[in-house]
Amino acid sequence: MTNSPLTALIFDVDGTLADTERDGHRVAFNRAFSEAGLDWHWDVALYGELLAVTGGKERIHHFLAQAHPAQLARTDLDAFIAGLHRAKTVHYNMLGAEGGLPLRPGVARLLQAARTAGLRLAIATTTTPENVTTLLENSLGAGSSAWFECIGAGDIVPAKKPAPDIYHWVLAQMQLPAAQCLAFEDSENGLRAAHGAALRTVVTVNDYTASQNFDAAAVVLSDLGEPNAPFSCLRGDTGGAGYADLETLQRWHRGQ
Ligand code: XBP
Ligand code: MG
Repeated sequence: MTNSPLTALIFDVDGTLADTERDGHRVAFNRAFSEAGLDWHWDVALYGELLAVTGGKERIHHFLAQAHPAQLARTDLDAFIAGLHRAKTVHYNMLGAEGGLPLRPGVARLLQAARTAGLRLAIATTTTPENVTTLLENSLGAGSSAWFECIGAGDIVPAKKPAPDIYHWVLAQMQLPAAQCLAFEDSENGLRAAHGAALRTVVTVNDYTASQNFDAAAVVLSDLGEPNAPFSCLRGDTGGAGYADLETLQRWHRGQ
């Protein structure tokens, strides 16, 4: 339980704002591989396993260690991975610009409500900064990345989620204690990062994360819900609410 006021909302991006992994990042990785003349293909199931490692470059490295260990001996390994990842980022941003990455239910509504109420907004993500801007500007409109006073993304901290570093970095930028914030995540790695920074966390699951461990979450939901399309609550107390509004967020933040 906390008596601190709720001052800011801090959002993860991939899987939380939008279902970007299966039909966004995965597709972009495969296009980059094929463009580089590689016959690697990350199908939906394999990609689910690879998601254990956050960060695109880190994920490629992990895949090589598992499936093509001889590649790890390349003298240009870091540059090779960085090149593939740059190409992947181009493809991902093309998908985003084509409108292929819609926001999850309740996200736009909640962001608008938070803005109207004067709550401060931030992003804490593992993905590349440019991916965040593309997603926001194409889904919420031009200029919407400025709604977020702080965007913590990509390599800005060396240790990616589940390390809490990106949340520590965002809190330091905002000069806010964790007790005045609520985090939004979709994965166990993300929850471990937020919880490790002492943030109370709302989890909205997706197909890749539904069976993960969310014991440390304030509440676990199918999604943020809409007035005409209520969420399912998988763990925790919603006080009868069918969608995440500011009153419900206050309750989760207080720990009631
Ligand atoms: C997101 C990720 C990212 C994306 C790929 O994790 O793991 O790696 O899949 O992004 P989270 P990049 O939602 O926990 O932040 O390829 O740009 O790294
Ligand atoms: Mg995520």
